[in-house]
Amino acid sequence: MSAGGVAAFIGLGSNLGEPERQIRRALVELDGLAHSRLTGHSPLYGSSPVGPPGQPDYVNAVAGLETSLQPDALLEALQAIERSHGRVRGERWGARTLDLDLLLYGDRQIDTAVLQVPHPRLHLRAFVVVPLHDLAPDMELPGLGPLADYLPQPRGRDLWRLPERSDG
Ligand code: ROI
Repeated sequence: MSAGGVAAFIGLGSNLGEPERQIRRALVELDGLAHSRLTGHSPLYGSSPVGPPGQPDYVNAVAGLETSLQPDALLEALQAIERSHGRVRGERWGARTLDLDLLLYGDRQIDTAVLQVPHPRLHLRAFVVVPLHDLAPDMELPGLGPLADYLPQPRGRDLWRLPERSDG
C-alpha cells in the first residue's frame, strides 16, 4: 500500500461454528483487503457473552489496518467478509458466526445513519478495550480520552487469553 493510509482498528467476534477458526480466517481475509495492509492483531481472547444470556462464549480479537479505503468502503468490505462467513443478521445482540466492527478510523469521528466511529460501545466492552490496548497501549480515543482509562479494574473473569497456536 502507498504511504498516507489511515490507521483503522477492527473488532472481531464469533461465537458460532468454530469461533477460533473463524477469527483466524477473518484475520487472513483482512490482510488481503484491497488498498489496505494488516499492521497487527491482538492475541485471541475467550469472553463471556455480553447481551442476551444463553449464547455460547465468544472469541474476540482486535486487528490494526493501514488503509486508503474511505470509511464507507471499508465498512462495505468488512460486511462482505462477514457474509462470506455465512453471517446472517438476525436478533440484535444474538449469536453470530463472525462480527467485524469498525472501531476506529484514524482520529476521525463519524456519525451517519450507517456508521458511527468510534464505535459507540467500544469503551464499555472489555472484550474490545483489552485487545485494543494490547495493540495500541497509548491510544487516545477521539472524544473519549486515553484508552487506558477504560481498562477494566480489576481485570474480570469474563475475558481470558486463549493459548497461542503452536503451528504458527
Ligand atoms: N459478547 C462478547 N463477549 N463478545 C462479542 O463479540 C459480542 N458481540 C456482540 C454481543 C451480542 C453484544 N455480545 C458480545 O454483538
